Amino acid sequence: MRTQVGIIGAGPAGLMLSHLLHRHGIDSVVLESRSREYVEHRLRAGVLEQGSVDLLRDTGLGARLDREGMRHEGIELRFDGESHRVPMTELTGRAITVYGQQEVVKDMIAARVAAGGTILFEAPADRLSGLDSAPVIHFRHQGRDEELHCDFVVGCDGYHGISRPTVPDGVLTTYERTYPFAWLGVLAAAPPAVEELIYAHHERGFALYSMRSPQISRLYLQVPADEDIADWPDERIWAELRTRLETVPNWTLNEGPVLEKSITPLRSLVVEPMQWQRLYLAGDAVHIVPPTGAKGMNLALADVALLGDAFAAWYADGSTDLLDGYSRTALRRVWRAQQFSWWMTSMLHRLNADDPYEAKLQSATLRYVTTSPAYATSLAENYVGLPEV
Ligand code: RFL
Ligand code: PHB
Repeated sequence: MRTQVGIIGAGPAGLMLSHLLHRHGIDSVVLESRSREYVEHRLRAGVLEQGSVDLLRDTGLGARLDREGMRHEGIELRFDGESHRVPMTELTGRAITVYGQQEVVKDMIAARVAAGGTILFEAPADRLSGLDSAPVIHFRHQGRDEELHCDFVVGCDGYHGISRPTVPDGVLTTYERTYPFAWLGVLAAAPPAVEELIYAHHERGFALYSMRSPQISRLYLQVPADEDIADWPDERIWAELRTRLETVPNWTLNEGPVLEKSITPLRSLVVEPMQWQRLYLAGDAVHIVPPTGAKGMNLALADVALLGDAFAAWYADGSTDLLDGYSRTALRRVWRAQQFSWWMTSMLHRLNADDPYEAKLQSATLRYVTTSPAYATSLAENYVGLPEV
């Protein structure tokens, strides 16, 4: 098999890149280890920055997003028994849209299939070769060993993929931070009790109230990093959510059947540079943010928007400037999101129960960010996404 750009991974990064390349008349093949059914139902992110929404719309992927996505112009910060709204749109002129990552993925797959694009599902890549001149992706498909020959390989295969580990030792530098806590996420058949997201700081830990539709709530609880989901029957989850969220007068949680629950560890990670020879890396394959800033999917889309333009320039007239500058340019946004996500995480979670000084600092920060327009604008402009970084 031969194509111009071989893409590993059918998450938001790989699918969007394939879609963008097609619009530039560049041929690509996407290899995905899982089934179509699996990737279309994998529950993940929910918040799209304004720039991501613009990108989806401008490239013809906005129809269902415009119908079903929920535009939010503010978020609520809840702490010390008070609630404070950060009016993001008033402060920045921009907004976020709540639309599940699996819906974005469904829309992208539908568009690629309609355009005759090739996505091979249940086709795990297991090895790369020839990256210095004539790349080959070795993969398994329908019980056979196959080869995909291409001009470039783009690794969009997430943190556990094979692309990044292919790069020889000593080439890449890893910057990393782990946190002693995880998020227990719940999807519930309960109408959201609020119209905007609530980020709650509580002495028992962080809680987040989000949603997927007017009928479905998405809720998260900070839990210890090594927590076992088996220890969290639904009633315990609701009790803990009530404790952490029902802290302001006249506010109650809407409860309903739990459709899904899981625990995700939090980590911050950047691997530099995002390219080696003819291998380019994008999305979670090279950077992870804790979900508190809602940046992961948005960064994945921003990376491949750069790569789409860079490959377009290369195939148009052989110019390498954009390809050569890809890692440097992408890392500016990556590090902005790293700092913001770390800051949101540190401000909102229960960090160290034995350190009352830290808890006092968190309260002071929360109070400052909800009373100073300058500080609130800093939160808001990062949350809705900075056009330039
Ligand atoms: P993905 O989505 O992980 O896709 C990688 C794909 O590669 C496939 N793969 C392989 N395919 C072929 N051969 C191999 N050897 C392969 N190895 C792996 C995988 O099966 C998969 O399909 O990475 P991508 O495209 O970089 O997208 C990144 C985002 O998925 C991720 O950053 C976000 O989900 C993070 N995130 C959030 N991001 C936001 O922007 N806003 C949010 O509100 C938000 N909330 C979240 C989140 C992530 C969460 N979890 C579960 C980690 C909330 C949570 C709970
Ligand atoms: C979500 O709806 O899944 C979500 C929202 C905001 C976040 C993280 C996840 O910061």
